[in-house]
Amino acid sequence: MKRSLCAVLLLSCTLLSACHRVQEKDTAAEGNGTTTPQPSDPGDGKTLRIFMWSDYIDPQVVKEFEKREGVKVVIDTYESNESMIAKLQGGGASYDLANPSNYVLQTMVRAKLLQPLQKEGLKNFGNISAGFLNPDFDPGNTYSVPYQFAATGLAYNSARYTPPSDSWSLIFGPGDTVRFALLDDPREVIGAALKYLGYSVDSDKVEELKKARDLLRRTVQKKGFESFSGGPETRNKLLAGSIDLGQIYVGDLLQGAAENKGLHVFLPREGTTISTDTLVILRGSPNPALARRFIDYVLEPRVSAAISNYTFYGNPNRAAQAFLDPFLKSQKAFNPSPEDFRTDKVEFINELKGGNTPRLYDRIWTELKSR
Ligand code: SPD
Repeated sequence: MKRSLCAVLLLSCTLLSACHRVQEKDTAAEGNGTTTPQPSDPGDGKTLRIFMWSDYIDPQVVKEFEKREGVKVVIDTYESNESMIAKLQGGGASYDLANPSNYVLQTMVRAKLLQPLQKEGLKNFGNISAGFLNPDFDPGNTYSVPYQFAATGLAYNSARYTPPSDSWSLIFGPGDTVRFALLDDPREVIGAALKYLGYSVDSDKVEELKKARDLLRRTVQKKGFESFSGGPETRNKLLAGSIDLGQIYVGDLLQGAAENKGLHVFLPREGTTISTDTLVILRGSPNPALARRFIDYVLEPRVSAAISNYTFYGNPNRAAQAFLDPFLKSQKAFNPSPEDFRTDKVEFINELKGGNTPRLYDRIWTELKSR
């Protein structure tokens, strides 16, 4: 994704001019030529419900917003975009905000799950790094602001195990002596297999996908395969010594590495995935004005930096860069180089295009999960 590549390379580029704040009220979005979304619950204006990736925000930042606004923030978490969308489509839960990755944004738009952001009303929108503005996956930032980003790596706990190489072959190769976990995330797992085989993480070629499927079939049949797990769970398993290696979002591992010097993460030499997570307002949001104020709050430089300093994820906010912890910048896996992007060692996950392709990925994943 060209624009996403620019996003990372152009972190320090110039800002958009400051935007004007518009009058807000607790009704769903109006105007913009779109249908007015209908909340499924009447909002009380006092409770903000967020559906987000686990371990992805500083609790202090949440407390500060609650104090400032005199509201309660409730956060539920998920471990994959697919499970998040399934829950939203299933109804039954009224969230105001969600936290999808770039590559499912348009899926959510087509499923009518989102309402326009009305970015003109966000006084801190101009803080976003230029490279993250107007992305291919959301032209004009109609629905989203960038939240955080990270590549996916392989992690280990050197107190218990030190990998003999920096290759995905530790997991995908013929050996079966290592205990390992894979992320509970279809695009990450299939993407890793595709990278190991020398293909794009967005491959739509049936032959390539068959090879990835066969490789993954063999992989999950190994006695060393322990589980499909979320990032924080994998970190805990590494700490507890129940696995030797874990596929993990770099940020989730670094959160533990700051306190436990044995935890390490690397980007496998054959290449890996990266994606940007966003904040979006859900179409059925009971409190869209409060949701918009939360997004604006998160875009404040110190708030945005506090979130990254806590979560160890990449920060797309130009004005926040000065407040980032130097530890973050010292981590190679946290800072892929321009060369890593140029050579596709780090490749953005994009939305799958092409009639049957998403179904092929679904089929592979369903088979793996029902092994
Ligand atoms: N614990 C936070 C996880 C954030 C994951 N972000 C991107 C995932 C894309 N597959």
